[in-house]
Parts: sequence; C-alpha cells; structure tokens
Amino acid sequence: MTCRTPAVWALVGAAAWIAALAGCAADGDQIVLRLAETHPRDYPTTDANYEFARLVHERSEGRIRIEVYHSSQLGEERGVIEQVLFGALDMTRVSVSPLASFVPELDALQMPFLYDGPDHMWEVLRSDVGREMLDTLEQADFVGLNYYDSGARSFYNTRREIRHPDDMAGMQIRVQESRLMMDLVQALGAVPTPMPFGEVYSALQTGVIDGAENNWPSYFSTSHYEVAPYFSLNEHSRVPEVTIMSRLAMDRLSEEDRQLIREAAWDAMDYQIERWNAFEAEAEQRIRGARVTVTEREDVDVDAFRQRVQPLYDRLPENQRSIVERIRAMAGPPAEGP
Ligand code: GTR
Repeated sequence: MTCRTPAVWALVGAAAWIAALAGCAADGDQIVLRLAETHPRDYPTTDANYEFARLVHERSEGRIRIEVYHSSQLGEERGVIEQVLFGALDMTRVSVSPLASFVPELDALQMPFLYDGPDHMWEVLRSDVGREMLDTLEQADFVGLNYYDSGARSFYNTRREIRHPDDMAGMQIRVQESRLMMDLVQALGAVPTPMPFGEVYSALQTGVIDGAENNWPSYFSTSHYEVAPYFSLNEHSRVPEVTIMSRLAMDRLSEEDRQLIREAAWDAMDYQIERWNAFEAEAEQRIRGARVTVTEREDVDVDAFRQRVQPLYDRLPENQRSIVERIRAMAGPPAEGP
C-alpha cells in the first residue's frame, strides 16, 4: 500500500518502504494500491483492471485508489508475483501458469484439454471449485480476488503448419515460467524453453526459439504473428487469468474495505469477459487478414494431442486429481457423433 507515486518512492527510498510496510495514513487517509499488468493499455485484462479500480474508487467514495501499471512497467509476471509475495507490490493480474509455481494446486485449473469450452470453464470458476482454488492462494500469502478469460492457447511457429504433434518434433517452443507447461510441450515431442513474455518477439525473430503458444489476442497484440506466421488451432489449454493481492496489503485494510475490494474484483469479471469476446474476435479477424497460415481446428489431429498429454493426467498428485474430477463432472454430455 502506498501513498505516493513511484517517482517519489525512488527519491525517498528506504524510509518510504518502511512507511509503506507500516501502513499509510497520510494524504488525507487516501489508500493507494498499485496493480501490475503485463499487457498494454488496450488489452481486455488491462481494461478490466481499470474497471476494477473504478468500482473500488466509486464504492469507497474516493478513499481507495488503485493505480494500474500496465505494459510490464513493474516487471514480468514471475517478478511481479514475487513482489506481491513480499508486499513490495499490492496487486497483480497474472496467468494461472506462472502463479502455479508458487501454489501447485492451481495446475488443476490449467490441465490440457480440461474444459469443453468457455462456458464449462466459467461454470467451474464461478463454482465452489473456483472459490476454493482462490482460497488455496492463501497458503502462499496471496489473496485471490477474481478470474478473467484468456481463451484457448494454441501453438504458433516460424517454420511449418502443425497438424499433428509429430510436426513439432524437436522444435524449441517458448513456454511461460511453469513446470506444467514445460511438461506439456515435452510430452508433445518439442523442446520447452521457459522465457518471460516480453522476450518472445525477439527470440522468434532471431531464431533462438521456433515457436510459442498463446491465444488470438496475445498472438495479435504482441505482433508475434509477424515473425511466427504459422498458427495452429490445436487449442491445447484454457488458462484462466487471476488477480491476486498481497496478504500484507490486505491485512492493513479494515474488514469493510477488504469486502469492498473482493466484491469489486468479482464484479469486474463480467466486464472483462465482454471485452475479451470482442477483442478475441477482432484479433482473429486481423490475423486472418494478415500473412498468416492458420491451420483450422478440423485439420488438427486433436486426438493425437490428447493422447500425448495423457501422462500428465496419470501422474497428477491426489489433491489435484480430485479437483480435476470435480471439474470434469461439470462438463456437459459428450457431443453427439456425426
Ligand atoms: C497471456 C497472458 C499473460 C501471459 C502471457 C504469456 O495469454 O494473458 O498474462 O501469461 O500469456 O504467455 O506469458
């Protein structure tokens, strides 16, 4: 929790950190919370962060202000998660993937081919399972506030179309800083290379890696499609986004303010989903209009992908297996064959 801008922090240094850690009652008792976001200003998660900030400001009648630092101004995802853990930063919006390095149970929410589609995923996230998974974050001194949509992730690369896992054999594929994502790429026969998001464009351009994986909006907004023009709609996973808060920052608030923040974050979800759906459609349209070879879903041997990643399910620890079973039980009936 801070009462000043980052530039001032730089000047006042250590004394200011101590003041921050002790809680801040200056500046007319205004509470300022800093939130880090990796995406640029016009991305759906960033829009939702601003909506969350707006709701908090409005409902606290201006007493609580959330400052959003987008475009990785405060660092890449793993680094900002660590800052939240130590209380140097109040909040961040991140993908479940890097967060699961701190709270392994979260892997149960990002298993490959887990959800039937967005409706199934949202039913899970809004259910007791979703709430319980946010609660598990408390083990690591995080407070889980909400989830956002992140569509489906698919592989893209600089070399060729991927229809079958064999097409990516030996390719160096960038993954998020996540054990599960590394295991997934390895199970498919490629070579996983964990790397911060902001380094991927130049790594693709210089040939340090052959490919990466992400959803339409991230593939578009990072311009990765310019340097890796083969996008295969294999849709191997849906990885929810999460907003987390530092336990230290939360503990300094009154019970009433804690509740206000939790509710505002939860209420910002619908707005994000709306923005997500619109931006996802726009990103797809823009990419299809660019020089990109899109391998359609029906041209991908999805069963071959599913079979290759089955060992990840076979070696799930018991606590995650039971969550996965609850998630699968919420899926709709299997689709009728032709
Ligand atoms: C995006 C996600 C980011 C980041 C990124 C990545 O889909 O929204 O938070 O995790 O993927 O691949 O690093």
